[in-house]
Amino acid sequence: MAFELPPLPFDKGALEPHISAETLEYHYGKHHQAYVTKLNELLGDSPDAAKSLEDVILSSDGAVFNNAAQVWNHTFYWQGLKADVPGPDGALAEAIARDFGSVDAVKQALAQAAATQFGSGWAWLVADGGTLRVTKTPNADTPLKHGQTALFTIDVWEHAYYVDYRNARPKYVAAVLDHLVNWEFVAANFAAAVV
Ligand code: MN3
Repeated sequence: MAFELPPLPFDKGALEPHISAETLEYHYGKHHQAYVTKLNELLGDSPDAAKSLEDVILSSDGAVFNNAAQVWNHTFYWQGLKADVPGPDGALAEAIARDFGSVDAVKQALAQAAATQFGSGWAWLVADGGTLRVTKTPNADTPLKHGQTALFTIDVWEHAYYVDYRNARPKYVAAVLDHLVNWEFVAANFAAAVV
Protein backbone atom coordinates (compact mmCIF):
# COMPACT_ATOMS: atom_id res chain seq x y z
CA MET A 1 0.00 0.00 0.00
CA ALA A 2 1.45 3.30 -1.04
CA PHE A 3 2.21 6.09 1.40
CA GLU A 4 -0.04 9.12 1.06
CA LEU A 5 0.42 12.83 1.69
CA PRO A 6 -1.48 13.56 4.93
CA PRO A 7 -3.85 16.53 4.80
CA LEU A 8 -2.55 19.80 6.22
CA PRO A 9 -4.01 20.28 9.73
CA PHE A 10 -5.05 23.88 8.84
CA ASP A 11 -6.16 26.04 5.91
CA LYS A 12 -3.31 27.33 3.77
CA GLY A 13 -3.95 30.89 4.97
CA ALA A 14 -4.07 29.98 8.67
CA LEU A 15 -0.44 30.86 9.41
CA GLU A 16 -0.43 34.26 7.69
CA PRO A 17 1.21 36.73 7.91
CA HIS A 18 4.05 34.65 9.39
CA ILE A 19 4.00 31.85 6.81
CA SER A 20 2.08 32.64 3.63
CA ALA A 21 -0.39 30.51 1.72
CA GLU A 22 2.03 30.77 -1.22
CA THR A 23 4.79 29.15 0.84
CA LEU A 24 2.42 26.33 1.80
CA GLU A 25 1.33 25.86 -1.83
CA TYR A 26 4.94 25.00 -2.64
CA HIS A 27 6.27 23.62 0.63
CA TYR A 28 3.32 21.29 1.28
CA GLY A 29 1.88 20.93 -2.21
CA LYS A 30 5.17 20.45 -4.08
CA HIS A 31 8.03 19.60 -1.71
CA HIS A 32 6.21 17.40 0.81
CA GLN A 33 4.25 15.74 -2.00
CA ALA A 34 7.48 15.08 -3.90
CA TYR A 35 8.99 13.21 -0.95
CA VAL A 36 5.88 11.00 -0.77
CA THR A 37 5.92 10.35 -4.52
CA LYS A 38 9.64 9.59 -4.55
CA LEU A 39 9.39 7.27 -1.54
CA ASN A 40 6.64 5.26 -3.26
CA GLU A 41 8.71 5.07 -6.45
CA LEU A 42 11.75 3.83 -4.52
CA LEU A 43 9.82 1.22 -2.52
CA GLY A 44 7.74 -0.05 -5.41
CA ASP A 45 6.20 -3.35 -4.34
CA SER A 46 9.14 -4.35 -2.13
CA PRO A 47 8.39 -5.75 1.36
CA ASP A 48 9.36 -2.37 2.85
CA ALA A 49 6.32 -0.81 1.18
CA ALA A 50 4.12 -2.68 3.70
CA LYS A 51 5.99 -1.28 6.72
CA SER A 52 4.95 1.72 8.77
CA LEU A 53 6.71 4.96 7.87
CA GLU A 54 8.56 4.83 11.20
CA ASP A 55 9.79 1.29 10.49
CA VAL A 56 11.00 2.34 7.04
CA ILE A 57 12.93 5.21 8.64
CA LEU A 58 14.51 2.95 11.26
CA SER A 59 15.48 0.21 8.81
CA SER A 60 16.70 2.21 5.80
CA ASP A 61 19.51 4.48 4.70
CA GLY A 62 20.36 6.39 1.54
CA ALA A 63 17.57 7.62 -0.71
CA VAL A 64 14.82 5.58 0.95
CA PHE A 65 15.76 6.97 4.35
CA ASN A 66 16.03 10.53 3.03
CA ASN A 67 12.58 10.51 1.46
CA ALA A 68 10.87 8.57 4.27
CA ALA A 69 12.33 10.85 6.93
CA GLN A 70 11.39 13.96 4.96
CA VAL A 71 7.80 12.70 4.69
CA TRP A 72 7.72 12.18 8.46
CA ASN A 73 9.56 15.42 9.33
CA HIS A 74 7.19 17.57 7.28
CA THR A 75 4.02 15.92 8.63
CA PHE A 76 5.40 16.53 12.13
CA TYR A 77 6.39 20.13 11.34
CA TRP A 78 2.87 21.05 10.13
CA GLN A 79 1.31 19.59 13.27
CA GLY A 80 3.58 21.74 15.41
CA LEU A 81 2.41 25.00 13.81
CA LYS A 82 -0.71 26.85 14.97
CA ALA A 83 -1.31 30.57 15.43
CA ASP A 84 -1.39 32.11 18.89
CA VAL A 85 -1.56 29.04 21.11
CA PRO A 86 -0.91 30.08 24.73
CA GLY A 87 1.44 28.12 26.87
CA PRO A 88 3.12 25.99 27.80
CA ASP A 89 1.73 25.06 31.20
CA GLY A 90 1.56 22.05 33.54
CA ALA A 91 4.12 19.26 33.37
CA LEU A 92 5.65 20.55 30.12
CA ALA A 93 6.24 23.99 31.64
CA GLU A 94 7.83 22.35 34.67
CA ALA A 95 10.16 20.26 32.51
CA ILE A 96 11.15 23.31 30.45
CA ALA A 97 11.90 25.25 33.64
CA ARG A 98 13.95 22.31 34.95
CA ASP A 99 16.00 21.75 31.78
CA PHE A 100 16.24 25.26 30.27
CA GLY A 101 15.30 27.71 33.02
CA SER A 102 12.44 29.39 31.16
CA VAL A 103 10.27 29.34 28.03
CA ASP A 104 12.30 32.25 26.66
CA ALA A 105 15.47 30.22 27.15
CA VAL A 106 14.13 27.22 25.22
CA LYS A 107 13.05 29.56 22.41
CA GLN A 108 16.53 31.09 22.38
CA ALA A 109 18.09 27.63 22.19
CA LEU A 110 15.82 26.71 19.27
CA ALA A 111 16.62 29.99 17.51
CA GLN A 112 20.34 29.34 17.99
CA ALA A 113 20.09 25.78 16.69
CA ALA A 114 18.08 26.96 13.67
CA ALA A 115 20.49 29.79 12.90
CA THR A 116 23.61 27.64 13.17
CA GLN A 117 22.42 24.59 11.21
CA PHE A 118 24.76 24.94 8.22
CA GLY A 119 22.82 24.44 5.02
CA SER A 120 19.57 22.48 5.01
CA GLY A 121 18.12 20.77 8.05
CA TRP A 122 15.93 21.00 11.10
CA ALA A 123 15.97 22.40 14.63
CA TRP A 124 14.25 20.23 17.25
CA LEU A 125 12.97 20.11 20.78
CA VAL A 126 13.29 16.47 21.83
CA ALA A 127 12.87 14.25 24.85
CA ASP A 128 16.10 12.29 25.28
CA GLY A 129 15.76 9.83 28.11
CA GLY A 130 14.05 11.90 30.78
CA THR A 131 15.57 15.19 29.63
CA LEU A 132 14.39 17.86 27.21
CA ARG A 133 17.07 18.91 24.74
CA VAL A 134 17.36 21.21 21.73
CA THR A 135 19.14 19.62 18.77
CA LYS A 136 19.69 20.24 15.08
CA THR A 137 19.91 17.72 12.25
CA PRO A 138 21.20 18.10 8.68
CA ASN A 139 19.14 17.37 5.56
CA ALA A 140 16.56 14.63 6.32
CA ASP A 141 18.05 13.38 9.58
CA THR A 142 15.46 12.96 12.32
CA PRO A 143 15.40 12.33 16.12
CA LEU A 144 13.71 8.94 15.70
CA LYS A 145 16.94 7.66 14.19
CA HIS A 146 18.80 8.70 17.36
CA GLY A 147 16.49 7.16 19.93
CA GLN A 148 14.98 10.54 20.79
CA THR A 149 11.32 11.56 20.82
CA ALA A 150 10.55 14.69 18.79
CA LEU A 151 8.37 17.26 20.54
CA PHE A 152 8.60 20.17 18.05
CA THR A 153 10.57 21.12 14.96
CA ILE A 154 11.42 24.05 12.72
CA ASP A 155 12.25 23.32 9.07
CA VAL A 156 15.26 25.43 8.10
CA TRP A 157 15.58 24.31 4.51
CA GLU A 158 15.49 27.45 2.33
CA HIS A 159 12.19 26.31 0.77
CA ALA A 160 10.58 26.85 4.20
CA TYR A 161 11.24 30.60 4.24
CA TYR A 162 12.59 31.95 0.95
CA VAL A 163 9.21 33.09 -0.44
CA ASP A 164 8.33 35.04 2.72
CA TYR A 165 11.70 36.05 4.16
CA ARG A 166 14.19 35.61 1.28
CA ASN A 167 17.54 34.81 2.89
CA ALA A 168 16.56 36.01 6.41
CA ARG A 169 16.33 32.64 8.17
CA PRO A 170 16.46 34.20 11.69
CA LYS A 171 13.38 36.37 10.93
CA TYR A 172 11.41 33.30 9.87
CA VAL A 173 12.55 31.39 12.94
CA ALA A 174 11.63 34.28 15.25
CA ALA A 175 8.16 34.51 13.67
CA VAL A 176 7.60 30.80 14.21
CA LEU A 177 8.79 30.90 17.81
CA ASP A 178 6.86 34.07 18.69
CA HIS A 179 3.56 33.26 16.93
CA LEU A 180 3.22 29.72 15.62
CA VAL A 181 4.33 27.18 18.24
CA ASN A 182 1.45 24.74 18.79
CA TRP A 183 2.12 24.20 22.50
CA GLU A 184 -0.85 21.81 22.70
CA PHE A 185 0.93 19.52 20.23
CA VAL A 186 4.23 19.88 22.07
CA ALA A 187 2.51 19.01 25.36
CA ALA A 188 0.81 15.93 23.85
CA ASN A 189 4.15 14.68 22.50
CA PHE A 190 5.77 15.34 25.86
CA ALA A 191 3.04 13.47 27.73
CA ALA A 192 3.43 10.47 25.40
CA ALA A 193 7.23 10.54 25.73
CA VAL A 194 7.47 10.52 29.51
CA VAL A 195 5.06 7.69 30.36
MN1 MN3 B 1 10.72 21.46 4.06
